[in-house]
Amino acid sequence: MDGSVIIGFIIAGLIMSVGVLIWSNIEPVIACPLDAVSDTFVAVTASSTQNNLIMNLTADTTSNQVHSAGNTIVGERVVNTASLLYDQPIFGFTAKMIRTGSPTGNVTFGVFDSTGNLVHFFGNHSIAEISSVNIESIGKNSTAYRPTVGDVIGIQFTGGDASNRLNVRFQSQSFDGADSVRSTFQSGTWTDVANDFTFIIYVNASSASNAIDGNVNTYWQSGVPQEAGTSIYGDLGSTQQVMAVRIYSNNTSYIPATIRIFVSDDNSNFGSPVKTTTLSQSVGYQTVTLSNTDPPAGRYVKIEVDTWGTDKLWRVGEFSVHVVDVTDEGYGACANIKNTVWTVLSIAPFVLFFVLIGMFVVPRLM
Ligand SMILES: [Ca+2]
Repeated sequence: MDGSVIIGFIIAGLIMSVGVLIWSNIEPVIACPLDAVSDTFVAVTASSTQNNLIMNLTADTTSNQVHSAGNTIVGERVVNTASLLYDQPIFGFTAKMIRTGSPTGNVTFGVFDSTGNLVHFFGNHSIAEISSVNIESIGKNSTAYRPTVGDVIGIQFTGGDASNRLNVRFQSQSFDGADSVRSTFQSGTWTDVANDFTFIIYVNASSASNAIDGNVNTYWQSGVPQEAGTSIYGDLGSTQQVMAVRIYSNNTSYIPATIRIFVSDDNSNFGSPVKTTTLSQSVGYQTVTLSNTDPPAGRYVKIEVDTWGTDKLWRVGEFSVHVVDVTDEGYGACANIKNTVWTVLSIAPFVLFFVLIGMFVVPRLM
């Protein structure tokens, strides 16, 4: 065998070795989009369970008189379904009040209808308990009440007179037109007088599990007006690659402007957000993609308020994720391309080997 044949075999052997090395170590560089499956959480936890729905104004320099000869009820009237108070599970409120003179009788905290009838009782106090200086007084009931349009959350005092009366503090800013309106009841008629009483309304947050029950009409509700950090997070039960987050909103008034999304392997250290995104202010599902090719991995997925556009609570009807489909290793059409490239790469050394045999060996044998 002459030298060129031997050199030919050596070259062919080297090419084959390199080919085998490529075959065993290198993936063809093609970014295949991964295939996803929907997954939901085995449990969800929210940042708030019971909180205070604080009226949106803060100054309280003046007060409404309440006594038998004037207004007998004062309160916040639910103007329409866009009201901050509409359909909220309210179980009580705190009011700031002072007493003038020496009135006698009881002060009732409750919800009143359009004709001034008490429709839900929160609690009452003897007016003698209310001192002559500003105090905060609380009426609470373990049963929540969901006000409808026309209801008034307020205070009734039917005793006293113009000189011996109750004064309920309200706020000097003008009514913002967006929520409830200060209203007074006298001689069988409610009169809206704009701006707000200095009330702190107590609202129950609804159960977080409502966000994973498969029913878009049931929802988790935050219990506090949207603020940075108000959150809900789910437990996938095991670490998964999270490609997208899916949220259902069932009311346009209860959607943050932007949210932050976190993926973590434990339920306390979520680190930096993997995505901050703007939400569509519309009813329905919206899916926020994290990555189709390199999704973050973790067991817990948290969404929290980043910025908000209204003073409303946050409602999440359904909360789920898309994770990498580990049963589908091929990743669809892209994988066919990937496999073709792979096949070409892996058989190339053998083709070259036989070409070299043809070039160097066959001519010697003929
Ligand atoms: Ca639900």
